[in-house]
Amino acid sequence: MHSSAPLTDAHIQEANASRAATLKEDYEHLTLQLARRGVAIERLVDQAMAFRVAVPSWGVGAGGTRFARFGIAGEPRNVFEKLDDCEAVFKLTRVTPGISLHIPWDKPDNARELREFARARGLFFDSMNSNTFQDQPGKPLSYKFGSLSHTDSAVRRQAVEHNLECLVIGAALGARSHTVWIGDGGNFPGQVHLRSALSRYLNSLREIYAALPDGWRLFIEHKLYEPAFYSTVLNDWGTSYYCATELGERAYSLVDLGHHAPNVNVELIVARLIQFGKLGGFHFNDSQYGDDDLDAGAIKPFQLFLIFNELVDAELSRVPGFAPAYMLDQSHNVTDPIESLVTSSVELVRAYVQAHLVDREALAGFQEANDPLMALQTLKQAFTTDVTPILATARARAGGAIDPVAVYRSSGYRRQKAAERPPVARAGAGIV
Ligand code: LRH
Ligand code: MN
Repeated sequence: MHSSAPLTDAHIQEANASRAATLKEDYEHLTLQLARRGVAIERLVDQAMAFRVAVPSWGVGAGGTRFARFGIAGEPRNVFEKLDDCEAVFKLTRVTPGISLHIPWDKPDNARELREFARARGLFFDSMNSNTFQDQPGKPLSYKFGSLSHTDSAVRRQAVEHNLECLVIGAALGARSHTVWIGDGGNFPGQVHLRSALSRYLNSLREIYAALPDGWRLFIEHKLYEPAFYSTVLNDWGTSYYCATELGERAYSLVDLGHHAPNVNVELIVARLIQFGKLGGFHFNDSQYGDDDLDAGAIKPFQLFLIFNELVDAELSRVPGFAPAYMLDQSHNVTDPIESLVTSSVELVRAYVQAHLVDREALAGFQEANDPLMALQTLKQAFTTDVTPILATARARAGGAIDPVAVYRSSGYRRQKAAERPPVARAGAGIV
């Protein structure tokens, strides 16, 4: 018997039944509105149902900052309980069957057992993530001064070995990509030789790339700063693109929305990586200042829409090899992680559907005619269209919840988990 009993399909269907009439009304109203624009609403429902985004296993626990981490009742204590909570997100949204694991946080004793546990819940494993930004129990060498770019070849060796282990675990779990983010860099001018550090990093990546299982992709994740506060080895998309190109056709750049300087035009970076054939995927989240890892669409929903506008434009113009992997990467410091993952995935589907609402013929005309105002208005018309009835209809047709947060709260899931999972003493601070 699955331990996610409180959130049963019956409970979801019962809750949907009480909302069906209102949804039907709103849906019919939007149908008319869109029909006037020559848009077939059913096409958009199909696209919403087909959308997929992976959930980070580390996202179902309470996150924290360097100052403090405040736990939450019923916190998952191991990878199995994390999967139970990921199943809850999937049951409510029906767009998150993929789970992105982080090693060693989620290192399984028995990969076959874990794979079967996930399969029984309708889940599979998406991109693997290595961790050479924390010292690992049982590993002799420290990553204090770096990992894949460390000056000491023995430390680089240890870091490469860890990544190779992630590939082996991932292959046993059925994953098909590996994401490498390192915190390597310096806090002071002169601390790191900027060019040779990158060369050491790239040589380490070459060993990981050479060991990629057949059919796998390698995602290189750039980040401007933190934990290094003066220079970061893999600091921006240009450096990531260079490394991905140097490695080969199965290496790509991954864009974490929070990994850029304030005011950077992230959708422009996305358009570049699409055009260069090196856009591997995303870590979606939102931020006001730095790598805040807030809920996607919570702070800059228009930026999220503009990013999906580039993605949908590439999808519709059939850019060769365009197959970005969508993942959430957030830190839930003050909300129920399940509610944040549910609402964040809903906001991604919203941006995707709104991007499909853009009248691209009209937009192209205004661009050709150098009519900036009408070009912007064309995007704004899509962005300001309330597609909520489409999103709810898509979830309901897929067996999910019309109002996922209300259904989650009425299910008593968190209360049940709090009873099942006694609190575990954890470090006082840090991301997880
Ligand atoms: C680094 C990062 C990376 C993960 C970590 C949990 O900031 O975005 O993707 O490995 O967060
Ligand atoms: Mn990330």
